[in-house]
Amino acid sequence: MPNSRPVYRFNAALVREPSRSVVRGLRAVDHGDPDYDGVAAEHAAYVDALEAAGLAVSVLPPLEAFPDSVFVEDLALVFSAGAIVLRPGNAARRGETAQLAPVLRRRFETVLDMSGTGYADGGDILVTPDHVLIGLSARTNAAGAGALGACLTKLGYRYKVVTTPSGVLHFKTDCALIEENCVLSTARLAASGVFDGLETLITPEGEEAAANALRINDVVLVGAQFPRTIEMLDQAGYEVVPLATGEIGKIDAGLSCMSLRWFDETLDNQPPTRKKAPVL
Ligand code: CIR
Repeated sequence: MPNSRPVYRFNAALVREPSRSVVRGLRAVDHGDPDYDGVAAEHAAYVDALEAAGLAVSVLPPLEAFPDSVFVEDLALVFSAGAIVLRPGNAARRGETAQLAPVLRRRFETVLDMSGTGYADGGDILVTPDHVLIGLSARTNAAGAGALGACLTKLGYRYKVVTTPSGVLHFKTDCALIEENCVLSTARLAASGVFDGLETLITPEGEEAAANALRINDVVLVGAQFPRTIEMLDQAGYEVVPLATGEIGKIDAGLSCMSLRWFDETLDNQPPTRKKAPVL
């Protein structure tokens, strides 16, 4: 694997403001539409948390034509060594990549595209120190995993194709890497044996949705509505930042989905500032 810094060491992130159309975001089960102001508030607090963790955050403008476009994680995979533009598994989201790719080309010297016709969502990809795990799901198929794997190989990353439990939207709906050797996971995903060689911390029963957490530098972002998970991580010595996710949770999202994060070796050690990225 290309570098030796922890895989959760980041200094840069890209996010996209939610559009008003986010209230029509995709969902597997309808628990009612999210409230736009509520999503906007959750997103703003999330951006603040990324900045507080030391990341320079570029904020892209909302895209009304794409209700789920706030979930930029699904569109690309980004590393210091380069970016990979993905092909989302849900046809309604595929047009989002054309809006993001030019932004990536301005920031990364190397930007690869998946070949062929397969599909893969960023929510199905977990980067660990040894491998990039690609979870097959309703959004990521074998052809997509193969095409993505070829791109990863070009960037110098090893990968493994694994399986997401059925009925779970994305692989990372059910897990997050919280330490170089430890994954926060639901019991159902850990039981499937995909984390061979890694330790697991299991989300308490009833708090499975807390597994979509996010380790960034010294902190772990966790949904504020999961007190037992927060307590467990706190007891284990993690610095937890609780964030509201009740509105984005109505459209099947958690804390990894709203950003692309990487370590930009060209950034100096300036304090992070929020930048409005140029409108396309
Ligand atoms: C979707 O179904 O695509 C969105 N409503 C939720 C995407 C969540 N993305 C993620 O977990 N990476």
